[in-house]
Amino acid sequence: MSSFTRRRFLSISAATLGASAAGTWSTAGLLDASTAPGEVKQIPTFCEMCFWRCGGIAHVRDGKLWKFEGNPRDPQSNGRLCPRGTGAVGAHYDPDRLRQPLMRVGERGKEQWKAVSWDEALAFVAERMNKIKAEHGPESVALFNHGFGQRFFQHVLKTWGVINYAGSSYAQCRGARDVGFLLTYGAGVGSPEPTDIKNTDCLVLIGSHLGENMHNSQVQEFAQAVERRASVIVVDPRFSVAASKAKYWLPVKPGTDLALILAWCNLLVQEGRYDKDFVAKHGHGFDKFVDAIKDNTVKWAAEQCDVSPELIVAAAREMASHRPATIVHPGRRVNWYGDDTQRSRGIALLNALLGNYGRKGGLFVAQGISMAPYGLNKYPEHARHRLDGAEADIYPFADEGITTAIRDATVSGKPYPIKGWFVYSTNLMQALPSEAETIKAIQNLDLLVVCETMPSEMAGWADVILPDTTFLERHDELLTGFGRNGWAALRQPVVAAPHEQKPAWWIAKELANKLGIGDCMPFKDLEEYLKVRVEKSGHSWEKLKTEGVIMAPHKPITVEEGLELEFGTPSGKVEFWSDQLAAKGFDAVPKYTKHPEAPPGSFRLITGRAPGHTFSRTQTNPLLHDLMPENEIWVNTATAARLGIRNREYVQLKNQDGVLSNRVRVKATQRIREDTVYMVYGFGHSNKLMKTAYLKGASAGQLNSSYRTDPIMGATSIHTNFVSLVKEA
Ligand SMILES: Nc1nc2c(c(=O)[nH]1)N[C@H]1C(S)=C(S)[C@@H](COP(=O)(O)OP(=O)(O)OC[C@H]3O[C@@H](n4cnc5c(=O)[nH]c(N)nc54)[C@H](O)[C@@H]3O)O[C@H]1N2
Ligand SMILES: Nc1nc2c(c(=O)[nH]1)N[C@H]1C(S)=C(S)[C@@H](COP(=O)(O)OP(=O)(O)OC[C@H]3O[C@@H](n4cnc5c(=O)[nH]c(N)nc54)[C@H](O)[C@@H]3O)O[C@H]1N2
Ligand code: SF4
Ligand SMILES: [Mo]
Repeated sequence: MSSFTRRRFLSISAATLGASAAGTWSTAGLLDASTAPGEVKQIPTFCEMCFWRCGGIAHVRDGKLWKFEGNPRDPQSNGRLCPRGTGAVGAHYDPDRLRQPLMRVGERGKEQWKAVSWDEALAFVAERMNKIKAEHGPESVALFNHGFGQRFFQHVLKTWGVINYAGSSYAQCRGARDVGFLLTYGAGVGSPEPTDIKNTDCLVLIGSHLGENMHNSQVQEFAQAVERRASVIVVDPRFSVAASKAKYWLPVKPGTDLALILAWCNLLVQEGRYDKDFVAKHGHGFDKFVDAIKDNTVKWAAEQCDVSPELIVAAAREMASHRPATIVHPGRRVNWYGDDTQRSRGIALLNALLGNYGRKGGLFVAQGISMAPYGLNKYPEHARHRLDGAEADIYPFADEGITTAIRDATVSGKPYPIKGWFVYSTNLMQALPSEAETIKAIQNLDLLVVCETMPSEMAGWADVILPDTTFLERHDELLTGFGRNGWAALRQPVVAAPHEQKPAWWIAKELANKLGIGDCMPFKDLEEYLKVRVEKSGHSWEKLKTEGVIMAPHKPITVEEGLELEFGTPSGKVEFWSDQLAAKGFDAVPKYTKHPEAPPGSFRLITGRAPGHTFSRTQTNPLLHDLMPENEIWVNTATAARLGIRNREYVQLKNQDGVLSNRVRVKATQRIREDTVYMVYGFGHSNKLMKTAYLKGASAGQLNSSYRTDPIMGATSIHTNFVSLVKEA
């Protein structure tokens, strides 16, 4: 890529740390065991600072990590990392890291600990687990897991009898989107999103704040699209970084997006601007769909959304004029209002009208890579049903675990008691709605194990804390990715763990031994496991260790390349009308329902991302902390003036349930609607052991005390809280 596009990427990212050397990296001299003192070893591995999983190259000199940059062979990074990836070096050196296993000595949540050996910690966990099994059955232990290191915990615990496991990446993130698309096209969206932004002529972003959401290769493609002068349409109550690149910005009233989407669909149909061939060939229930949305006029949507009808019409005609090379981005974190599956289905249907499925510049059909399994054991049959999904007859379309369903059962003891939580790499105190509910659930537990790298708020509640290595210090399962090409990537240690931390796979294996099921991890170490998988697949292990990535041969991903379209829905077609939803008593075509307005004197609280941080996991990282030590509350300039609040003044936020936040600085700006305030999620840490981040900024998670749950698949809302601004005394 030219240095010009690279500069555009950086200017879009609006951040400084991305400025690592890149572009001209050569593959010579990688991972040479015989490096002389002072010489630099370059070791590939993939990043876990977020879940885009970019391939990077670690630079190590005399056993010390000093640089992490992109791996040019890797499709997620294309040789460049985002600011957080570059800052991964700081995760290794973070002075606040957990250093050894800890056991609680005082009351739960009081954060008094004693350091213990690995043997003592794991023996205690196994003994408590077996006691729960004897008293309640193995289903009464649940696993919360997020991130790549989870793989072998899930394997060991499932072998032992665990059936309830869930990650916040589903019900608190992309779940509703994937179910909305699954119901419509017969396939979810997946990660990375198969959006052909590289070739698109028109990109519609509904919320998706690319450039602040720093999913790396996607932002690179966005920068290229902007450079090519592709049309960008942004729907966001806030003038986001992406909005600053847009031809049309629609500053909708939060929570009204579905009205806009339905009106857009209706207009495309009424004006005959939709793809009639695509609909005729692949559509199911189109006439009923047209009838269901006929009253969703532009005038009506303009009133709901508080944007001008002219803008709505102009944006619709713009997207239609570029079809099929138009993308209405499916979004990533879509858990906004508790009815998000239907909004996502609306987005899926709008894309269908544009006929962009499997088309160049639209939504391509991602291809994978086939890598041989190691051949691990099967899991035992279970006596009870799961707590969520069709089996439990709640959230019938949930196709992954629901975190809050586990939490609800832990509180109520129904349909059966949950007595043990194993929490791997997720800070439930911030990520789940209603901290109070989480604490209530924790009070009912006989065992709470947290496997972490940092003394997070969640770790603060643990009985036992197991310190994991960072991703830079361990092997993990092989990554097999879907994209324009399938690919596989290796995670391998580039530096030693600085203290007594142990890699996730090792902890899982030792726990399996203590539980008497050591046979389920039938390899000496993970290197042996990985080597078997790679060599069984016909690839060279030595080559993968030095290159980091295996690319699958290219297969057609678009109709232009010869792809035949197939849809895995019951009708085998794109379901404009969903018989599946109707059969379960839900709307077969999405219907708009109005959300409550902010009470007088309050504002709707919405959240998002900052380019230099990931959730609540990077605030103490010395490199990233410097980029942004605390978050701010965005308040419209006129609102601030009316309230007599100055720019950069500290306030507290008080929500409708009386939850009072830590102090947070006001950013008075015209870049947000007057009825809305905005803040980056993940700040306001309340665990004192996170010294550099302790009480810096406010926690959006803590203010998310009131939430709604999507009845279709269990996603919980985040944008259903209202706050007032409390001036400091
Ligand atoms: N209010 C609000 N809530 C949200 C969101 C929001 O925008 N606002 N976003 C939602 C979304 S989209 C998501 S995906 C979720 C994210 O939710 P989480 O995945 O829970 O995110 P984090 O807060 O980063 O918590 C991850 C924890 O894992 C630890 N960790 C990091 N790396 C490792 C590792 O290698 N090993 C181990 N063992 N631990 C590690 C970190 O120290 C951190 O405490 O949150 C959701 N919740
Ligand atoms: N730097 C960085 N990048 C990340 C992450 C990170 O932690 N840090 N996390 C990654 C993860 S796991 C995820 S899920 C993604 C999330 O990133 P995205 O999926 O892109 O975005 P969201 O968090 O859903 O939405 C945030 C945007 O939606 C706008 N918004 C809020 N309410 C509404 C509304 O009612 N209507 C509309 N139209 N817009 C609204 C906000 O103003 C904001 O601009 O980011 C990923 N990328
Ligand atoms: S997008 Fe950034 S933080 Fe996420 S994996 Fe890639 S380099 Fe790492
Ligand atoms: Mo997410």
